[in-house]
Amino acid sequence: MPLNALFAARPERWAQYKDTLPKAFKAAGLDVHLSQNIAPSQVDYIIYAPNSELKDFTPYNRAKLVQNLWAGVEAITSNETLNIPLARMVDFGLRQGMVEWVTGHTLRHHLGMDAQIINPSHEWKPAVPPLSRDRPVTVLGLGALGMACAEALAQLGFNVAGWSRNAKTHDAITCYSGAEGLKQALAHGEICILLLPNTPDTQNTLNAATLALMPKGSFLINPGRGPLIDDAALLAALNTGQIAHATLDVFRVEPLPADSPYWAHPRVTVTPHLAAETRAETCSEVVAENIRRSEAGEPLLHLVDRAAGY
Ligand code: NDP
Ligand code: OXD
Repeated sequence: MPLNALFAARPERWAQYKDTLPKAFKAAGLDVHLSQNIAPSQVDYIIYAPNSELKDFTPYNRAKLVQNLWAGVEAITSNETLNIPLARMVDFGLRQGMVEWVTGHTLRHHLGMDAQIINPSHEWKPAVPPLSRDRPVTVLGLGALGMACAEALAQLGFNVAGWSRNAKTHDAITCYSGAEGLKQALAHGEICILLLPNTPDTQNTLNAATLALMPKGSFLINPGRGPLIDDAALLAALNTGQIAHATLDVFRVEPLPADSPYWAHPRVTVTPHLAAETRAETCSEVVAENIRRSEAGEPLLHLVDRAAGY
């Protein structure tokens, strides 16, 4: 008897996954029937995106795992109908996409590229940037994505500090944790990257008080989640020059409403939640591996700590 795996993501995603997932199941030695429509009582595994229609897990009484296709799980962690393990997505594609997006936007601000790209009066005013070793950068969140970005930036020579919930040590990155650690991490970076999850503890991590701890004229890059930032405080900090520029990929409301002040602000770059995309060709292996592990009674990968919210 094949296992039944329900594909519970937006219907427009089906075309990307309908052949790729079965290939990965086969490669993992699994016999799986994958479909968008399976009677709930017959479902063994739920391959899930939080923006799908499925919100009530009660009828899925035989399911063994919800495998999220996204890294972020804030839309599902507090779902009280979910009583089986929940795994989030950690894979090569998300990691590589995020490293490329973060290093690109960090280098933009580090090198001061805008002054050459937007130079309508053809000014010849060389402003030589410091070498990366003289540019302190901070990464808030040292998980799968934050650590990969911190390491890539350190590899480029930047002077990198990071902040996480649990204390860490790293040869190339100065690691901070806890409330005092946040102050030190913020005081360090002239470029600050947010790669925290959205949890009750991380909301408004950047507010009027914490933005004031950053060096004057800092750059902020947020590919984490919108609620990490108090928007009014950020706009005020942009207007005083405390923050020189904010590059924002994620927002409290998405798509970003047309009347958001971020669209028109001269020192804000809006990107439409594209920093790192889950790609069927890389995440399918992870989905298959977790189902294989579940069937073999082995520990599952990337389980969410529902109490911590990530
Ligand atoms: P992880 O769960 O691997 O890492 C989260 C990090 O945040 C960990 O280092 C964790 O600390 C830290 N953290 C969590 N809570 C706190 C806290 N209260 N105080 C300090 N540090 C805290 O997540 P990922 O790296 O995989 O992803 C991070 C986020 O990136 C996702 O949750 C999602 O919101 C966002 N994302 C955005 C995308 C985009 O396209 N814009 C794409 C993919 C993800 P510790 O290490 O101690 O546990
Ligand atoms: C994710 C995202 O959480 O795309 O994976 O933001």
